[in-house]
Order: sequence, then C-alpha cells, then structure tokens
Amino acid sequence: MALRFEVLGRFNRARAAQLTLPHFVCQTPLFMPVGTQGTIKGLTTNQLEEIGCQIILGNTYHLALRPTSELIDELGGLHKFMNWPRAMLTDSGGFQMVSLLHLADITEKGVTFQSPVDGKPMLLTPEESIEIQNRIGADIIMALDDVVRTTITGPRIEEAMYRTLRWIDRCIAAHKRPHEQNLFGIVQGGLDPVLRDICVRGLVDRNLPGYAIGGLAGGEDKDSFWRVVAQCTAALPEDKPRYVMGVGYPLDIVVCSALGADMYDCVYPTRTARFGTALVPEGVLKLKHRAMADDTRPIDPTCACMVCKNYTRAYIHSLVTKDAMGSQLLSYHNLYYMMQLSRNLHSSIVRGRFPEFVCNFLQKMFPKGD
Ligand code: PRF
Ligand code: ZN
Repeated sequence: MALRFEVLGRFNRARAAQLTLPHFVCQTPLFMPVGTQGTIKGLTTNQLEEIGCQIILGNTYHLALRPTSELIDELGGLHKFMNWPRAMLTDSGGFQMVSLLHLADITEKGVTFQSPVDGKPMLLTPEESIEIQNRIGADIIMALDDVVRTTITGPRIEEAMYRTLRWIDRCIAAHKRPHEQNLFGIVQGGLDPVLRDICVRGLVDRNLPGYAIGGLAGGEDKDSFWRVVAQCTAALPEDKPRYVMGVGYPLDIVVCSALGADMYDCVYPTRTARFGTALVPEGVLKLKHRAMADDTRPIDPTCACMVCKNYTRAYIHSLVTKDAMGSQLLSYHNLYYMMQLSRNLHSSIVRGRFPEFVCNFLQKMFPKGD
C-alpha cells in the first residue's frame, strides 16, 4: 500500500480526511479535474497548482495511443513529462473505450476495439491496462472493469459485475509497483442492491488501498444514483478512500460527501466552460447570453479567483466562441469553484459545521425552495 488515509473529522456519515499519496498530501473530500492527452485543456500546470488542484486524472486509453506509455516511461513517467509535481490518478481505459468508441466489444479476455489511430483491431486486457498504468506512474491506478450503462437491465449487469470481480485478481497479479502506486478496485452491479453487495464484499476481501463506485452518472435517476452510493459507502471500510467515478455536478458532490464519499472526477467543469458556462453559487451563468455584453461585474463577485479579480463578464462574453482565451478563463474559474467547494466541504466537516455549509449551499442554489 502506498497511501495513508487519516480521518480528521466526521459529521454523521460525512468525513474529512488527509490522504497521503507518493506525490502529494491531499485533503478530502476532493475533486479531480480530468485531463486527456496529458493536459487539462487550456490550463498550465502552474495554474492548476495556483487554483489548488491536488490530484489530476489522466486517461490510460488516450495516453497509451499518443504519445504511448513506452515513450512516457522512457521520458521518466507522466509526472515529469507534463511537469506536474502533485498527485495523479489514471483510469484503466476500458470505460473510455466503451463510452467513446461504440465499436468496443467486451469478452472475458478484455476489451477489444478498433484503434482510432490506424483502424487496427486492438485488445486491452486487465494485465495490459495495469502494465500501461505502471509505466505512466500515477499515484493511484484503476482496475480494468466491465462497465455497462446503468439504464440497461437483465443478465448483462450480473455478467459485468462477476467479470469485474474476476478481472480484479488479474489486475492484482499484474501490478508490479504496489509500493509506489495504489490499485483501486471498482464496484459495479448497476442499480441492483444484491449485485452491488456481492461486488463490494468481493473487493473488500482483496484488501485494496481504496475503492471506487463505478457504473453511475450514466443517465439513471437521482434517487437510484444516491441509493447506490449510500449502500456502497455504508459497506466499504471506514479507513480507506472512496471514489465516486464520473461525478459530477456540485450538488452531487455535496450529497455524495454527506453519504460518506471522498473523491470525485468529472469533465463537466472544463467541458461546460468550453460551451461558455460558468459555475456560480446560484447554479450556472451563461456567458454567451446577450445580457452579458455590457455587464461590468466579474463572473462571481464573491469568488477570489484570478479571473474574477481581473476580468468582467462583458470581456469574457466578447471572447467566448471567438478566442481560446474565453474558454481558458472560464475553465480557470470553474476549476477554482470546484476546488473551493472541496476546501469548504473539508473545513466545514473538520469544524463541525457541515449542516450549516449544506444549508447555505442549498439556499443559494435553490432560493425559492424548489
Ligand atoms: N469505470 C471506470 N471509469 C469510469 C466509470 C466506471 O464505471 C465511470 C462511471 N460511469 C466514469 N469513469 N473504469
Ligand atoms: Zn472566479
């Protein structure tokens, strides 16, 4: 195990912890921005540090294709390659192939897909995913899992859950650097509480350094989503980090943290920035809107970020969709917002003021009470 997880405070099921990883000491709950080709689109690593990002996410699938994991390994690992001194997590690649390439096909051997580079058929096995992630060198690496859409029903959900459990043993056996990199298992099982329970118990028996809750944020209703998170967090060990994959919206992060989750990742803050949307305490602010053209206020007058200190809504409105600077400034602000949300969750739990924080957050987001 290459991590330490110390709970610093609790409020009911919510917890605030210090997660010590090989490259950084992180405070949870925490949000991880998602990079693809070894970058968070539009931001330098210095800016990410300035914003307070503690850990960033890279995708095995993208990095393995270009610039290739062999080259990254040769050049001293991804931390050095992209000049990122803090913590990093890589996803195993299967989910990205299945969600990006509809041509992907899953068999017991692994995930087969057509290379988007040259169209050749390729196979990503659990062993290969771990080997690639060992070369990339992230602090946390993810097991290859069999992910199906939560909106699917029937025997395929059960097959995927049992396959994910069989693959975890192949991942554990293939992992060559357990003292430098932490392998997290991923709970699958769709919206079925019996399958989720079997999966959690199977993974907990393997005594992994951390656990993820997968297969969510795929279009299921909120009630089912929160029910699965609540069930999994209740059954996972108290002394290990819990990561809800692909989540999410600020409200989801607040709710999942109340349910005892610790880590999150999502493309939403940076993707929505590229479409001209800013995250603000009231919800979202659409910078493309005509009303922004002569608005001299900052995006969020209560935000302390570099963008809100220096630029007006009118200026960003004039850039959005016309110049890359528009989405860069919005990405900066949106990630700052997510980091501030993480810091506020952490400190309110440590200070025993979590209910006040949640009430305040909800009041701003839903002022009419709806
Ligand atoms: N598995 C993996 N990565 C993921 C997910 C998953 O279930 C999700 C949730 N849909 C996001 N990213 N390996
Ligand atoms: Zn700001």
